[in-house]
Amino acid sequence: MDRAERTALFTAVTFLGIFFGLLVYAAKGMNVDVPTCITDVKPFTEGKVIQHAPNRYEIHYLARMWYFEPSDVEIPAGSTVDIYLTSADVIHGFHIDGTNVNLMAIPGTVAYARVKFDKPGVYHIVCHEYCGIGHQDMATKIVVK
Ligand SMILES: [Cu+2]
Repeated sequence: MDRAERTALFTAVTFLGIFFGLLVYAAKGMNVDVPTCITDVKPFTEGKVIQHAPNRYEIHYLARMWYFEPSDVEIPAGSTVDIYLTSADVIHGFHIDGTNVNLMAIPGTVAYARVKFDKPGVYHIVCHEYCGIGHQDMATKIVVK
C-alpha cells in the first residue's frame, strides 16, 4: 500500500471513529433517542390534548390527508410534552420546527417523542413525507406562551 493511501485510510477511519463515538455518546450519555415504534399504546382514531399537571402534557396527534388533529395547540412555556403520533390513512411525516422531533406517522403504528418547550414562540409542525395532492398544505402548530 502506498504511504499516501495509508494516510488517507487512517484519516478516514479516525474521523468515522470520532463520528460514531459521538453518536453513541449522544444516544447513551445525553439520552437523545432515536424514535422507535412503541407497542404499549394502541393506534388511536382521534387527536387530543391531555393535561396531566400544570406543565405536563400528552398530545395524541392523528395525521390524515391533509391535516393534523389536533390543530393549533396552546401550552405554557416550560411544558414537557409526550407526543404520540399515528396516521389514519397513508404515511405522513411529522417535524416540529426548532426541535429535534422528527417522526413518521405510519398507519397501524404509534411513534413517540418527548419534548420540553422552554422558549415561548410558535413551533410549526410540517408533514415531510409525500402524502398526496394536498401534501404542501399539511401543517399545524404548537403555540408556547
Ligand atoms: Cu402528510
